[in-house]
Amino acid sequence: MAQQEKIFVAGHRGMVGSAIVRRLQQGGYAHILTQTRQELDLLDQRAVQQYIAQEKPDYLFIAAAKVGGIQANNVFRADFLYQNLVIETNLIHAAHLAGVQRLMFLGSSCIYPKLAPQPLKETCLLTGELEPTNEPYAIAKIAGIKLCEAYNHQYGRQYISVMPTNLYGPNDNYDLQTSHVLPALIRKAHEAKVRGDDTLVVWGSGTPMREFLYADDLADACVHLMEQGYDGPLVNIGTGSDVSIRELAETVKEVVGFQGTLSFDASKPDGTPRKLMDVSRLHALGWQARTGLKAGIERAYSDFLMRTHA
Ligand code: GFB
Repeated sequence: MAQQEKIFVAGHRGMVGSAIVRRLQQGGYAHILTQTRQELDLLDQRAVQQYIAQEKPDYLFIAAAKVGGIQANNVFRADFLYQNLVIETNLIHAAHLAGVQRLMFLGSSCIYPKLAPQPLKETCLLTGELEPTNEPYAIAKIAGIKLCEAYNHQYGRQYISVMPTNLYGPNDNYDLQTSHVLPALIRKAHEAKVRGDDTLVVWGSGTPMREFLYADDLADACVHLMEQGYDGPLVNIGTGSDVSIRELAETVKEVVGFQGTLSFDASKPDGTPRKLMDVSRLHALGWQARTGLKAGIERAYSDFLMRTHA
């Protein structure tokens, strides 16, 4: 990627897209294209084709998606399947029609089978049944990977797919019904501290294991792969280590300064028991995560405070 080339970041208002834009700006990239939802509706095939044909970006990052935590995935199943399929097919096909040669598609660790051997290797894709709570989202993301592979195979494109682990960081979603666990716990711990509550309610049993990557680390990994001109098979992006939800809640408590106890709500789903990424392919490509979990939660908490007190 050269600094004067045109780079379109789809989904720049979200946590991942905004981190990619920050990282590109830091890297001196001067020609970054972005579009708000009002300017370009990614569900509108004709509008997407017109925009990409007109701008002809040299590179495209697909960070636009309908995302959410375990509850949102489980409840809004049609929205997650439909919107993600349409956004990715519109963007990938429009990029191909306009002659865009390089594209990065971002997926998720939930594409791997629920009970796949840990840590999850890229080669375990499609070797078993998916976790039911996020099957629609996972199916859409698997279709995106396969679409990239098919355009590469049939038309010689260089459309790469990366699979980030669970993410958190600036511009996260703090809505308790639709968010992921980490922003939810930050908000719950903060509000419990302010109200002087005795307990903080954690969904599920607290035993599932999850790996957490800071959004700016993810963006750095994505730009690293594009700068290298990587055009091989899909790559996991993670830290290589995980914690239980109980341990995560303890760390959030400590960072936020909530002194009460944890209670566990068994009526809420646990989801997949563990999804630790095998990051050996990524390490071999010369990239490793930098932000430790506690330091990342401290930064995310500052971001939460800034947003809620703005
Ligand atoms: O982050 P999360 O919503 O998504 O939940 P997944 C992770 C674990 O944290 C689950 C527990 O076991 C939850 O039950 N948890 C505890 C909580 N307290 C809370 C809380 O207050 N809010 C939330 N949200 N969870 C998603 C997938 O799965 O991960 C998506 O549904 C996507 O498709 C994303 O892949 C990265 O890790 O279970």
